[in-house]
Amino acid sequence: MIGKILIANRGEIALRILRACKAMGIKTVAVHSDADTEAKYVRLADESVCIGPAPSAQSYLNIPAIISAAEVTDAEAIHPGYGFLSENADFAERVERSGFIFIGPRAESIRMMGDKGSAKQSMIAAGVPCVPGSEGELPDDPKEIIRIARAVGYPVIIKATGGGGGRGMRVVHTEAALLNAVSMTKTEAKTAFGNPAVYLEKFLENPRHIEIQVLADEHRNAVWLGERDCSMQRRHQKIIEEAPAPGIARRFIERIGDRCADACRKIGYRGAGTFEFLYENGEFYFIEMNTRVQVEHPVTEIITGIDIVQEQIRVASGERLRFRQRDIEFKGHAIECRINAEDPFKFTPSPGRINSWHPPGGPGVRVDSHVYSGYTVPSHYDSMIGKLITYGADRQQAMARMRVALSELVIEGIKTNAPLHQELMDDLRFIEGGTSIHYLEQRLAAKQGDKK
Ligand code: MV4
Repeated sequence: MIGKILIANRGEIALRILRACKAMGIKTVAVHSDADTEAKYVRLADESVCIGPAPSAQSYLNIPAIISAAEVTDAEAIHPGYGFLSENADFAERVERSGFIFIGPRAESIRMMGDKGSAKQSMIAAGVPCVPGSEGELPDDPKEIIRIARAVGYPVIIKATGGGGGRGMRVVHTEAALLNAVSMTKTEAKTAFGNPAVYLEKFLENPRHIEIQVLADEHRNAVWLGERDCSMQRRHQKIIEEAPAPGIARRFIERIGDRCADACRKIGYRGAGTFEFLYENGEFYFIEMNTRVQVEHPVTEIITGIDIVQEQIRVASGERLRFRQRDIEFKGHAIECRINAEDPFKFTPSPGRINSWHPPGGPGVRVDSHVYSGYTVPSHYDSMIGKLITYGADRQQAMARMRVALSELVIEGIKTNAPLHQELMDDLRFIEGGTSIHYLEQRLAAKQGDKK
């Protein structure tokens, strides 16, 4: 087993990784920018190294500084968390070339999934259902483009191979708009990602975002750990996630889960990963794969009893998975509300000093946060300051506990989106379950309309 891990991240996930290391008796090295010197997890780590000034380009994205920190502290492995360098194949490669273990998939898998076109092609080959569309990159011949779009049927969506997470896409409703949309998306993609390649898909108008968590070791064992419904989002930022997904028959989930685990074995995947799907009219369509631990991993941990971060560390050290698919049982329901330092209805960032912080507690409540009374939320990073997770025997109980937890939560000094979460926990459509990826934006637009 690995003896010392450098945590190449900040905030709540740095604390989450630190806790996993401590529970496993692994020594920890925290790296931090000038803005995070006072962070709680920096104090709690066995050692800490300042890797640069506040802007992430000079600290949390500074590959040489992070590798030097691992060298001077004699760390054996690097955990990248999420965001920052977590899905940077060159980083994973340089970590391993410098003689450290990268706690994540092989660089080759990260690269394959980072290119959304090659990710889709490898998933088609591995038997994972994808959105109907072009077979790989769109050709240059305008006649061919028109033919493909006609065969797929309008509306279609043009996606940059180098994009992902909502970047570099354009919806096309008519043939008249097609060629111009393709050429504009290609131009933008070349500028933004250095790669003009695009592909075409049928545009699904009102889907849900359902994702499957997987875990694989380097001995071609792989399991899936259930699904998460992440449809409650705004501008590609998720705000609520839950597991299991309400209203989807278990046999459908099992079928798609088995496909995902199977694909992991076929491509020789290692580590934790997430298959993202759009779900519409009872069908799953693969869109992207994430090769990191995700913000919303706790809801899966709760319903399966598996510590995903500890398992990432075990498989990175070469261990075999300690369970098979039939050992995995799903129990109860979990919901996560992301708590952001922002205006709850205008969504403008609200960094600054938290004068008072009183997290909720009691049965069925988990709070993953690095903040404390007197902590200053820096303006340089993501606005998420923590996650409130509740669970229960069923969705109703998890939601009832979330209402109580939100009512107990006190955060003074900065604005947060907790009031939005309180409204959503009383929203009849959300209570019913199964709202689409457009629900939150439509609801916010309707409320705006009411005011005028
Ligand atoms: C789509 C789609 C509809 N049809 N693809 C957005 C982020 C990226 N992961 C893929 N995205 C979408 N791809 C087809 N063929 C709608 C979206 C989409 C979306 C997907 C997941 C979560 C939120 C979303 C919000 C807007 C659009």
